Amino acid sequence: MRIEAVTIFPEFFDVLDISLLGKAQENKVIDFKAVNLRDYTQDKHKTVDDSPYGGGAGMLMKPEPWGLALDELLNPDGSTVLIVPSPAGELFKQSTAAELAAKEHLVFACGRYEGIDQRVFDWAKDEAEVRLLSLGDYVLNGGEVASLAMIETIARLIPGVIGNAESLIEESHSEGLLEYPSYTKPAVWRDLEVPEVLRSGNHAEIAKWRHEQSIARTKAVRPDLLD
Ligand code: JCZ
Repeated sequence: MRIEAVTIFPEFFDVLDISLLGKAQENKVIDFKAVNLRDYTQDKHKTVDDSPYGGGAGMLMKPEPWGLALDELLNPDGSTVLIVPSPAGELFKQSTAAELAAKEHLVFACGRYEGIDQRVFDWAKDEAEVRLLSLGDYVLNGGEVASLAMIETIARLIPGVIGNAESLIEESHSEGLLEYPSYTKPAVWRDLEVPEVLRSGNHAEIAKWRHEQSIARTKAVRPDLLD
């Protein structure tokens, strides 16, 4: 899969060079590039922002550099998915990630300031599949951190990216439920014992206990997931 992130802070994406995603890049499973929006400005100050029509606080990202960057990045056959992180977007879920993990080419448009001129998206709708996506109901300073979270979530679903394929299978079994509590050695730590059932060796009992724990936790903290 090819992924680009258009941003005025390409260094944010340096973290994708480490750990599992770094390996996936070395193995050519993922081809990631951070693209500097300022490289597509045409004035000597490399201006990317301007004041909003209609007034209001803050600055907006002007459309011209976005147009030139996307002209270069979007596949001419319309097959690119243009992902725009925004608190005004639809909620990004595991199911969204699964859908996007099957695509050939993703471009993340990382806004800053008060966002990007609406015409960029109105224009891009005829050139790509445009998805406004929100990580959740809170406000970040820009699209970079949201893009990183989405890239990591999508990439680990691509065959050959995650180290342990069993993790994905286990996750699909507990889909829609919160994770059960986990323990490692020592069996007793600061007077706290690992639950007996987990040391019993009875795999059917262990699976049953874990499932019950998942249900209880989900009921307690995320009942919305059970509806
Ligand atoms: C651009 N501020 C892009 C996305 N879920 C979520 N929260 N905040 C964002 C976000 C905030 C932004 C920009 C300027 C995304």
